[in-house]
Parts: sequence; structure tokens; C-alpha cells
Amino acid sequence: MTDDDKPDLIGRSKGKLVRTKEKWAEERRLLTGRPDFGHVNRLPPGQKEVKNWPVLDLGAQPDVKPEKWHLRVTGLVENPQAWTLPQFHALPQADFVSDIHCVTQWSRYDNRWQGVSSKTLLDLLKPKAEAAHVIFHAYDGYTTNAKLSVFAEANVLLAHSWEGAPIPREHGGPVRVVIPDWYFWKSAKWVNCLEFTAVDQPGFWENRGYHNEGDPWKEERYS
Ligand SMILES: Nc1nc2c(c(=O)[nH]1)N[C@H]1C(S)=C(S)[C@@H](COP(=O)(O)O)O[C@H]1N2
Ligand SMILES: [Mo]
Repeated sequence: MTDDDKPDLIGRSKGKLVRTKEKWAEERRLLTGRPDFGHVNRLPPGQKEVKNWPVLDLGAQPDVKPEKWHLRVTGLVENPQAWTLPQFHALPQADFVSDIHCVTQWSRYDNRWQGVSSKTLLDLLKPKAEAAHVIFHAYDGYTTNAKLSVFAEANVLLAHSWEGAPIPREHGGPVRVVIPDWYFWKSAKWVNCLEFTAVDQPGFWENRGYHNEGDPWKEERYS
């Protein structure tokens, strides 16, 4: 990023919060030890339903102006591309409804997202045969990783809208990732780069004791 592209950061990085969560991972807090492998219940083990939508991040929220936002693609794809927001809106759009499950125990049902499906992106980008992981990079420096097979799931998208309106800055607007089958730390807010790799690259929380995958039904909270 050039300096001109660097968004303002609103708020201060929450070093204390990061250390608390690292400690929870060490202590293996919140685990019930009763996984729901059959996905029988709507609420995964150890979760509680909330009606509001909590904000969780590292504390410093990048103020990414829509006219400055862009998404780059790097690594193992046949057709690397980059999009501005108008170009992103010109791609085939889709609506999705999914539940959010955060590792800090809250779940929020029936979130209505609009954006571009991972399938549309993958059809355009054409990952090479060696590509096995996607690393998400965000404007606040956050990173997280997913297996390409999980990113390719039919319910995954890069979303610009929630409940019919642009995603607000605090929830990752202009564009965030939504991977409903995994805990929400895998859904990068303020996404600005998709990197396709052969070798896995654990991200911010994965390097601080969180699970490398994060299936809420299996209680994959910590590594
Ligand atoms: N860029 C970025 N994405 C992020 C985070 C972050 O700090 N930075 N936090 C993650 C975590 S830990 C959670 S629980 C969800 C929270 O999303 P929300 O604030 O919209 O609820 O965003 C995830 N994506
Ligand atoms: Mo989180």
C-alpha cells in the first residue's frame, strides 16, 4: 500500500483484549466437551443466541473510504485481478442468509448478506492446481486463513451489504468476508487482498492459540 492508500485508523489497538483472549485459549475456556457432529441443533455447543450484533476487532478500525477501497488477488491463480468498489458491484451479485457464530460464545441468526459469492470469484480467478489455501488480508493488518475447499463452499461470499444497507465501518465495510461454517474470526473485515497459496499461513488469531480451522459444531475454538 502507498501512504495515500492507507486508511485512517479509528480507535486504539486493544493489546489487553488480545492478551485476555490468548489466555482464554491457553486455559481452553468455554469448551463444553460436547460437540454436535451431526449438526442436530441450530445453536452450536457452548453458544448463546444474541439479537444485537457485537463488534469485535483489534480496536483500531480502518476508515476505508468507498472510493479508495480495492481488492487485490495474489498467488496461485491463472487470472489475477483487482477490483475497485464499482467494479466489484458490477460482478454477478447474490443474496445469502446465514448464522454467525463467534468464538466468544455469541451466535446471531439469519443475517442477510449481499455481495459476490466465492464461487463467482473462483470462476473468474481460476486457482491453479497447487492452490490449497486462501489467506485473507485486511486494511487493519489482520490476516486469517481458510482451506480453499472451505472458501469454495456455496455459502461463502465477500459481502458489501447487510440487511439491505452497506455494511457499516465497524462491521468491516466497505467489504468483508463471510464464512458461515466457521467461527467468525475467520471472516475478515475490511478485506483488501486474497492470497492463494500452496502452503498454509496461520493468521492473527491462529498464531495466538486459536484453532487453524474453527468448526463451531466440533468446538474447534483453540489449537
Ligand atoms: N480485519 C479484521 N477482521 C476481523 C477481525 C479483526 O480484528 N480485523 N476480528 C475478527 C473477529 S475475532 C470476529 S469475532 C469478527 C467480528 O465481526 P463483527 O465485529 O462484525 O461482529 O471479525 C473478525 N474479522
Ligand atoms: Mo472473535
